[in-house]
Amino acid sequence: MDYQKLSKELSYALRHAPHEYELELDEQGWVPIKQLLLSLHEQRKWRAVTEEDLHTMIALSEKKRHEINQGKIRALYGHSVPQKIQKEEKEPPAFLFHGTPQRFLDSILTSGLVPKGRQYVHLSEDVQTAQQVGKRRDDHPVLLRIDARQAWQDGVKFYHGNELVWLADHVKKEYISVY
Ligand code: HQG
Repeated sequence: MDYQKLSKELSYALRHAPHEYELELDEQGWVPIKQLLLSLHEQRKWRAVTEEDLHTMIALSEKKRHEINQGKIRALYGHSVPQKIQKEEKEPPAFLFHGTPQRFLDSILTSGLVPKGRQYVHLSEDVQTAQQVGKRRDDHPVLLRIDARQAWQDGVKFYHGNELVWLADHVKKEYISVY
């Protein structure tokens, strides 16, 4: 079983295209595992996937992208579906980080961080994670530091993605500095 491929397929299904899999996400993005497996089994390459494989996939992944609870599975972040996924509001650490290509810097320092194609802006708990996020699109990404405590005190909402990923609706430029 190629667990990395399975993880990519699930991210696509659970973040972006549940209807292609005849799935409906609930308010927090959960779907019943039984329904997901039925849908995956229609594809030849996934016809033997079991619930245990889903657990193994999560355990082997270098990032915690998916979560299983009480017979359901969901993507923890990254959604682009039209229906807004409700995330748990949480007090952030003092600082959060965001890695981005050099070419986006001017625009970000003008308009702040906006969600673009996803439902939320994605922020990293640590510099190393932000660096990895930025490197997806630029070998020498810019690292931004977000004054999350100040923003939180000013009433900006932050939401929990996983241990390393935080979400926000929009981060204004006054909370952003180049790190
Ligand atoms: C940029 C992956 C211009 C923003 C990652 C980013 C993450 C602006 C891009 C997760 C802007 C959106 C999300 C503005 C934001 N002007 N550009 N005002 N505001 N941007 O992919 O954070 O591996 O939607 O800097 O690791 O890169 O898939 O967001 O470069 O955790 O699990 O617009 O996806 O996780 O790109 O990545 P994305 P992201 P997985």
